[in-house]
Amino acid sequence: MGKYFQEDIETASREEIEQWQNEGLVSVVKRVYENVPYYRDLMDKAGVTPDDIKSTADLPKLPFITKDDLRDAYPYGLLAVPLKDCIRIHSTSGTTGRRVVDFYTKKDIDMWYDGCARAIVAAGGTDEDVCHIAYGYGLFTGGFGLNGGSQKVGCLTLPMSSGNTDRQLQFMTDFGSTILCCTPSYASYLAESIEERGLKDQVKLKAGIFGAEAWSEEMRHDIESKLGIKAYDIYGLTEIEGPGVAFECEAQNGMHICEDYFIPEIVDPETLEPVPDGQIGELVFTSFAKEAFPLIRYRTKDITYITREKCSCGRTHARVHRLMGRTDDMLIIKGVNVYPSQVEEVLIKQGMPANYQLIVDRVNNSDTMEVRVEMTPEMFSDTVSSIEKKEKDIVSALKSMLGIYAKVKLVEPKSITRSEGKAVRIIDKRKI
Ligand code: DLL
Repeated sequence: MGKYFQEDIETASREEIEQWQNEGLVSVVKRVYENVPYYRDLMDKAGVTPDDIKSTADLPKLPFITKDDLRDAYPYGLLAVPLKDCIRIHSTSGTTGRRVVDFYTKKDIDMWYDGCARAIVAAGGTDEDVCHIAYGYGLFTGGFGLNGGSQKVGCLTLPMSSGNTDRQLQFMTDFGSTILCCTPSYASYLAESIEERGLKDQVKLKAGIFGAEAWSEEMRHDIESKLGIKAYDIYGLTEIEGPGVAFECEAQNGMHICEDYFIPEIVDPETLEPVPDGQIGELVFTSFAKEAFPLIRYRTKDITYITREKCSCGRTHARVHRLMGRTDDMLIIKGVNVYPSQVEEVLIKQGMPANYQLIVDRVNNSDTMEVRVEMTPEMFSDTVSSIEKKEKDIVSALKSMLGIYAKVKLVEPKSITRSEGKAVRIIDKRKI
């Protein structure tokens, strides 16, 4: 297998990509207007008809769609094909209210798996590889998505699902896993467990495909050096299809969006006006190639920016920069915007493990933030004064990164609950 999974598509000219997107947009708008009453209402209210949409330049005329719409329309309100044409559903892990459900036709599944296969090949995967999938299987899209991609590439696929670390390590060593797919926080936990059990020599991993939660460049370096691999970012969301919406290549410098399926936009989250490439804002997608559940201008709440600059890997599809956080993850502490990934960056630079939690509260009408971070076993046996010094160092590093005071508490190794899926980083008591 070469450098690309679908070379013609992945290295298409900008004109070709624009043509796919223009035609795709015109056709999807017509399709949903005719088949999905919920969409027709939204468009009627916005005073726009399919005839007004001739190319992606007309996107700003179209209304946005949000998670609230998806919840309102639950379960079938946004379905664009007869239910009998669907072969699968997946759903978000949403903790409150109605879940969000995505439907897939046979073609939708095939296209999704192609995206994941592109991601695996971009991470150096071939049919010689053993792809170890420790994302959850089930309604969550992670396990099934990477599984489908891995089989398309022809890797030996280990459908491990998440959890049961002993079994993960046994299969990883017995079957010589070469590519690990899981959340970055679980990868970090597996790295820790491999070190503790002295299994490093028996592990053959060369690459990891990590996503589903925000992680920092520092965490990447940490995982890469602990596991001796190259760690690649992968992005996606259930509403749009799952993992593989965008993925990193050998350049490890932003994730290529599958632009033959999705039109990306970045908008200012306040004014909702589109912003130019390179400018930070909220990522919005139009999934024009989806049959069952196409979304038009879906607001992801994810914060990042886009670049269309040439990439050294030869892929021509636009890239999203590593995600900076979500509009709903952003904490406002004493009026200052704080993302957990900024705290993570500071902690790792200070030599701390990436096991941390932010406890936010309001005391006497003033916001407080405490950063709880685990010590390494070596630190734990240090003197009290050296632990106190470390806490002070982290406080001042956080102050210079964020501009606010945060209390820092170093806690015992393994005292913060490990997550096998997405890590829980924030406990905001102001909301409880
Ligand atoms: O997390 C799909 C996925 C599975 C992506 C496996 C990558 C790997 P949801 O559960 O619907 O879907 O959550 C989607 O997770 O809007 C982001 O906020 C966040 N997210 C996903 N990938 C990344 C990433 C899956 N690479 C939500 N970096 C998205 C940062 C990510 N955040």
